[in-house]
Amino acid sequence: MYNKKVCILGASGVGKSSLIYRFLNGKFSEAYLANASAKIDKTVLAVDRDKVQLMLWDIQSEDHASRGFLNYLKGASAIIYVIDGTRLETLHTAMKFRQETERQLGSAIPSIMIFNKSDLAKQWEISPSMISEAESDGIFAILTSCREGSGVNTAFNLITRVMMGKTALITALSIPPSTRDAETRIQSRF
Ligand SMILES: Nc1nc2c(ncn2[C@@H]2O[C@H](COP(=O)(O)OP(=O)(O)O)[C@@H](O)[C@H]2O)c(=O)[nH]1
Ligand SMILES: [Mg+2]
Repeated sequence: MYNKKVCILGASGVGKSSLIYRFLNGKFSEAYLANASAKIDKTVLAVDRDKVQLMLWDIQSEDHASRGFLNYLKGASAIIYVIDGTRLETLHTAMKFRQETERQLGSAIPSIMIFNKSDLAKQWEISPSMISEAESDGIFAILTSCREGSGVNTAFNLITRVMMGKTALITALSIPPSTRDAETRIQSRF
């Protein structure tokens, strides 16, 4: 059994806790899921013939420069940056987290960006071209909706496969971000 620590970073209210809840329970939680500065959930995934225990660190820090945040990163195998598509400033927050994280852990650490709340498409402040631009320097984007469930399993499965060396993000990058919430289309590329 492999053990992998995955840190989930992003501005407050983007849906970090909801993503984990949806992934683990297959449900949307309407309520704001209050959590302490770091909450850890565990789950076991099968990747081909291997089993991987994921430790999902739901990190509630707004401050990319805080010492607490840096401590939580220790030993991470992958990072998920979460952005709320309806709030542009949450993309900027994610970028700051990414800069600081890569300064600490190096840029080779497997990472994806989750653009959440795709069910609120009409309210989005983030355009497909902004997503492509954010992605162009080697980080992969997936659109999700915790409310509807789309993209969530894809995102966690993808980052797990990348950590296990089963999928290179470069392969997945050939799929335009706008179609990545269609689970089957992504799976068929693996
Ligand atoms: N419409 C919609 N609301 C969402 C989605 N994901 C989370 N939310 C809501 O956004 C708010 C913040 O979510 P939460 O998971 O607590 O954010 P966190 O602070 O990043 O952990 C809550 O009211 C959630 O119900 C989504 O995909 N669609
Ligand atoms: Mg939370």
